[in-house]
Amino acid sequence: MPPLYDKLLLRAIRREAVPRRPLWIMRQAGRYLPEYREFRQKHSFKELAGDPALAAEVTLMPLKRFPLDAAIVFADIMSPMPALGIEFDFDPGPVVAKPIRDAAGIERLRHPAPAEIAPEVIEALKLTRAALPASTALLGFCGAPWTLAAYLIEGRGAKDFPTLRAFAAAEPALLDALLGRLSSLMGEYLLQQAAAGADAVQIFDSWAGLLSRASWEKLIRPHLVTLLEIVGSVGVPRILFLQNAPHLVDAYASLPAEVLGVDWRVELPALQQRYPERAVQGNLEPAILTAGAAPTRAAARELLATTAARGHIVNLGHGILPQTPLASVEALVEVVHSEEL
Ligand code: 1CP
Repeated sequence: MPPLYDKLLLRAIRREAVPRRPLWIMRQAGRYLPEYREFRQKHSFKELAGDPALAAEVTLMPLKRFPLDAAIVFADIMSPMPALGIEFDFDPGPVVAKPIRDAAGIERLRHPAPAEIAPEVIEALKLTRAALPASTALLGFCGAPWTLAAYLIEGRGAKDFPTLRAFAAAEPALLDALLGRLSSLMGEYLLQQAAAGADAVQIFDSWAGLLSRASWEKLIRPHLVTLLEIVGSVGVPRILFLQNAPHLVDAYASLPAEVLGVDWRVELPALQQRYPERAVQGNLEPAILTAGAAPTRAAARELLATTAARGHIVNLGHGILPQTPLASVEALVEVVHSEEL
């Protein structure tokens, strides 16, 4: 039996009645925060994410300013890649030193022991949990196998990832081998995050939409199912986020995850109607927040008015943009907090 007054976020995930909807913001510990930008003058992103004490401090930064319902550990989807022997840097997104383009690239990958998978993130989760109020949820996360493979094969973020898509067409068996390695690694990683105190985990499939539905079914679905089932085996709630993939929303809704997170292109009310038993997360358009407090307030009110409260976690449809005024975040918090359910 779950506790009677459990964290708001977990109650929403279970689709229980809540006094108001929970709210957190993707990329909430990021460059829109002046205190984060100040930290970044002294330390590189890699230094911050690589040091558990600094990472825990950055994780808590947005919570000091705003009464958000979850903290998400400060790390990157690439954080577990050194365990495979992958070298990369950030500029500002991940840039892989030697992209994987052939069988040798996959054979070179190391087989790490569980304790070697981003131990700094596991430690940061423990430090954060110890500092968080009991009512605030702590989220762990990882990249979905395909989204990680996108960086490993393309080498860096690129418009439409042409090298990745060509590789998927020319070398489906190698892609399958790589996705297999990534799904078991991420499964192990998320189990460790749960053991370190993550109340729920989010799997980011930011580049899910690059393939047709038919290719997705064949190449990607089996690996996502493997990852989700590993996590499901210990009962930690799974938030599955897909970005810029309207043609795959129904495919993702058929996967075993407690929550489906979508970007602003997707209509949440219609999604709720088609999948009444599924909790949903999202999905304010991040650019609206850059337009200021008044448009943010209007969009947030509209979101609450059109989306059923039961099983709804309020969030943006993608990461908050660096140029977002703090007043917009304040307006969003105020609208969500003033709802009485
Ligand atoms: O310059 C800086 O300070 C670094 C900017 C930055 C930050 C704040 C990067 C580089 N990563 C992060 C942290 C991060 N990344 C978090 C921390 C927790 C939080 O949300 O507050 C999370 C969850 C991520 C996840 C992530 N990284 C995703 C999935 C979500 C998404 O945005 O779609 C992806 C695709 C990445 C890759 C990445 N890392 C960094 C950037 C700028 C990017 C994306 C852009 C690119 O590919 O070029």
